[in-house]
Amino acid sequence: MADWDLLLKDAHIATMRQGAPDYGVIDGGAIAIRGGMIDWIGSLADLPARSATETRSLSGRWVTPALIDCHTHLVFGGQRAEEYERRLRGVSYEEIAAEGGGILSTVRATRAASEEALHDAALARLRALAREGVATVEIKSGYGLDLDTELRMLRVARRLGESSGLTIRTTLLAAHTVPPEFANDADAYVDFVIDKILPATVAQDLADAVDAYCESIAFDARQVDRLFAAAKNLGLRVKLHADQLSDGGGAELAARFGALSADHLEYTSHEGVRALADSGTAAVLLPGAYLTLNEEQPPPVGELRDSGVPIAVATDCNPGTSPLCSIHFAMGLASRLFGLTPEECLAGVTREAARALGLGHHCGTLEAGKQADIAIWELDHPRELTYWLGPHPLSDLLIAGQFFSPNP
Ligand code: DI6
Ligand code: FE
Repeated sequence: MADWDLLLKDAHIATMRQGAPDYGVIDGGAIAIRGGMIDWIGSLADLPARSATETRSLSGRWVTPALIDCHTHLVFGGQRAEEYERRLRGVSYEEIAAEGGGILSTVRATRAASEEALHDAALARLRALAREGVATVEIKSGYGLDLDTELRMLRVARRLGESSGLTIRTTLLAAHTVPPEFANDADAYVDFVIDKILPATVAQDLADAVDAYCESIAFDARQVDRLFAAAKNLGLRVKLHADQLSDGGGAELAARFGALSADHLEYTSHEGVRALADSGTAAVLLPGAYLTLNEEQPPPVGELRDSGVPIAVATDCNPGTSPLCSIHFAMGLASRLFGLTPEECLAGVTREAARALGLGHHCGTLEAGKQADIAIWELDHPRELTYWLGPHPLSDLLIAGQFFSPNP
């Protein structure tokens, strides 16, 4: 039996290793894969003399870690193009939410959708991401807001891991907004989430983390605090939609619970940034929502960077505030709207996105011992991944060492 299953050689490799300068580049590199994992990576000149079942020359192509979309809501029913048109005519997102539209209109469509319909629509979105080199996607619930539909969304998300071939991480976002059954009683709904939805989710092992929408139109910091305490008691990590439309102390709250990530952060204060830095919580920037909502205050990127907060970038794919299903476009927006460098954008959808999902040990960089999730590109340099807004020059995608076809 050969030592390696697959040897990729003659590649420019952007390893994106932590602390390595200039994308962690290895020119004239090789990657040896065994059992779906990277067994050896380095310069071809240093390649140990071992046998491989299959050897492929990449003819000087660029190789990066496969991309990771660490914040999506891509299981949902319907769409909200009509609401988007109303917003173009000047009606605000908060006004639409107050009328029972917004998130609640997607809740109605999602409750009415069959498990099959939810699965098939989400699978098409996942395949679009895979065609751009994405191997790992986080998917949240949050458009059910009742026991049955929240669990159905999470079951669909888990099933998508098998049907799509991508790695899926699931997040319970039952605290997305207050459902009509609990109108005007957010506290009672939070009790329901804590007493019913959370334990059922854990009993069926349907979620890898718990999220909440901490915002004036959803839940306040005190309510999220109660939910997170319950999640922690059940052994689940947390992440938070924080300070998107106003400073609700979300970053500080996320940090206090050692959250994997705090997401959005447009209105996060100096204290909030410091708290994230101290807790090692990743910042997930979501420029698709910023663009769609016509926001004017960008997240404090300079402060996050200077404080050493890990910065990830994601699509936030959702039918209301970020109808975006392209990680490349999210990278392009993060540089244009938020001032991230192309290298920060690539780190944001690889190494830092892995960290935001608690998968930093497993994927997100090209290093021996990590899963062989590898994207191969037709590029002159990886900075082009942020420069082009499309189309996307993916040549091949490997997931766990296997060549992956997004269009089976
Ligand atoms: N993520 C969310 O969950 C909310 N905003 C955001 O960026 C709202 C999603 C929605 O309107 O459906
Ligand atoms: Fe979101």
